[in-house]
Amino acid sequence: MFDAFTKVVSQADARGEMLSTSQIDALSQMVAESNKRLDSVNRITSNASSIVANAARSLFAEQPQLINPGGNAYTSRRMAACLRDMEIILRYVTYAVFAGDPSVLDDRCLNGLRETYSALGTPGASVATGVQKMKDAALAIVMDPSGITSGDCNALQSEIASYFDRAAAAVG
Ligand code: PEB
Repeated sequence: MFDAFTKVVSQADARGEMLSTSQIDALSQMVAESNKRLDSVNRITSNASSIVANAARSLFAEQPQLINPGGNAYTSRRMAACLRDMEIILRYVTYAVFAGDPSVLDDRCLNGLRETYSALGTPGASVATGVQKMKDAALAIVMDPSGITSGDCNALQSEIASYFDRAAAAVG
């Protein structure tokens, strides 16, 4: 599991080289802008339950076969497993945003997840749709300009989007 710093260190070490000026500059920039990152994590984390619940509601409204008899989220047990899975994925996305690197998401959440869903008979494409809905909700909350100093959050927005996209692509 890497963060943005240990990733750069590992890459430099693999080549037996000193850290380059451009690598140091990039990390320096990341530190200078770290309040945005931490605010984003805080906003997603403190709204996690509603992000999950609203994404799930919207998914089931679009794909009612999931909650009808015989569906993959039919019965409270499966519904609970589904909401739990969405929350787990959202949690690992917040870890990746915090670390500035997707390896924690890859190694501890996404690795083997497609195979798990296929073995369970859970439709990965539907999980991917749920993840995209969480992305839209999370970014709306992160990018809400109210109550915060305004600044350029485009790079961070794309980075956060990329972690959700990565999770969706891993199962969809
Ligand atoms: C992954 N999900 C399920 C299981 C596992 C995971 C390992 C089997 C064991 C169990 O039921 O608890 N666990 C989960 C995860 C990590 C982990 C992401 C990462 C670290 O450890 N059903 C739907 C929707 C979708 C869904 C499409 C969006 O209709 C999910 C939610 N996952 C779902 C369901 C089950 C499940 C299990 C319904 C139960 C399947 C079953 O028992 O029939």
